Amino acid sequence: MSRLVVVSNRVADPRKSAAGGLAVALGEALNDTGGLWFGWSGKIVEPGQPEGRGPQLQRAGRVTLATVDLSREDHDSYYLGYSNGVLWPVFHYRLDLADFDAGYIAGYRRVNRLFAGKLMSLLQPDDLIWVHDYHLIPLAAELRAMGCTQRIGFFLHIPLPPPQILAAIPQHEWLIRALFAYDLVGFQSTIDVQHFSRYVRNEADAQVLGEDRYRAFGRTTMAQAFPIGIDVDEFMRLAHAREACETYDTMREQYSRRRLLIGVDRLDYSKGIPHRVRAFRELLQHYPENRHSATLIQIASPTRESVDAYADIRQELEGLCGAINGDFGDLDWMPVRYIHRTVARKRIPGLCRAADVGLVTPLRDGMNLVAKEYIAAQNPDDPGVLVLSRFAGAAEQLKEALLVNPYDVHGTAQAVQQALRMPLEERQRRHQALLARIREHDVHWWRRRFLDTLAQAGD
Ligand code: ADQ
Repeated sequence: MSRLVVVSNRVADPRKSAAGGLAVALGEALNDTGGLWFGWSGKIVEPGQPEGRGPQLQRAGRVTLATVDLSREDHDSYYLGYSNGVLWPVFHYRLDLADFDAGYIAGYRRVNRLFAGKLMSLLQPDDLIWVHDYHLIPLAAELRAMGCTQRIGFFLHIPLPPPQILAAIPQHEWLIRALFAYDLVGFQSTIDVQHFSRYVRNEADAQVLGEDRYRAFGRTTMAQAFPIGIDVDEFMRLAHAREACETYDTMREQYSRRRLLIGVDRLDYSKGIPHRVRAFRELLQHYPENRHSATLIQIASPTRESVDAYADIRQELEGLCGAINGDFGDLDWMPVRYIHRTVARKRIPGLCRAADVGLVTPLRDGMNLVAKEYIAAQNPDDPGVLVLSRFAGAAEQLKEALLVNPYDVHGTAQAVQQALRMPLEERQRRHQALLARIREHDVHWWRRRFLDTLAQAGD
């Protein structure tokens, strides 16, 4: 059996329980065959400091973690500049937030070349290489240029926008050409695959060879949707563990006479949090029976704070929440509890289980795992209702949620009202269907299907 090599911007020790579901799932795949996980160490070498030559190797069970430090300049242009200042906004359809500073691309290419060079020295002839996400699109092209002939697959965790939006990136053709260095390219949803297909047919004159294979730029690649899932069993175990039960009991006690709505996100403009808070305001305004009752707990973990757009959204959100509490709150009722912090992973299932409504309303999202976690955490006898944005990749699978257009604040408020009033029998029916779906397509299914397809790609 081939050895698996996973490459992602950051690596995580799969044995540590703090690691999220994805790290655990990838770690599990690596453990099966013994494998290598390669990426940035998270360390930045400041000018004047001695450069770590790396890669630094560390054993974690059967897995070898191989990491490389980045210089300040490389970090700022590759990570903050091109990855999070260009690719993240454009791939989330936000051309208005993209910073096309011409200097970033050089750093992006430099770091991908640096990673390729360091990784080459660690590869074995029959390795199967799995590269993750937008930070590393050109990695396979760099590896191929250095003589790498192993099978390489790529999975994009974020959406791929329609060709007309993608084409706004000055290097769009170079980026898509780079995808053809992979044997398999995986997307979250069929909409992303359609965008890829349209782009390569219209802009690169690609031939469609059937069975999801495309020929362009003198190479053939395969593109398919592999919707990522969660580890349902692990999440359910977490839901019944002490920390989650404590959180659940505290919430139910504090809000015994109230209806609880929950949002859990990274504080990112793609997650639609201000729109969600406005919809909550609309709920209180138009359906007054919810006053003194409905309470929104919004947890937003800090992220990428040195990128300007993130400071702006933080300010906007604080203003919105403060205004709702000022306008509607009372001595014994605070309508919005906004918490700008990361909550311990073990507590999340308890929070989700205590909430009558789960609000997952991104303006655009590759998949959104919180939607699936909310479903897994519910009590099947008395489940809460998931209100889900139609623009999350998850909406393609989770049709029994209440699907909303997050830009339509009034429509979202109506859906929340419907969720709050939904009869038990309907809640159970919807939840049962959703749970079956996330079980069938869980994270183990996702990685098996990707790796099986990659192992056969090009045969
Ligand atoms: P993210 O944009 O990070 O991931 P998401 O899929 O929702 O988004 O995953 C977030 C994870 O972090 C979840 O497990 C959630 O529980 C946890 N989390 C979020 N906010 C938290 C908080 N405040 N405190 C503690 N934990 C928190 C990217 C893409 C997604 C895609 C995933 C996986 O943007 O579209 O679903 O990768 O492919």
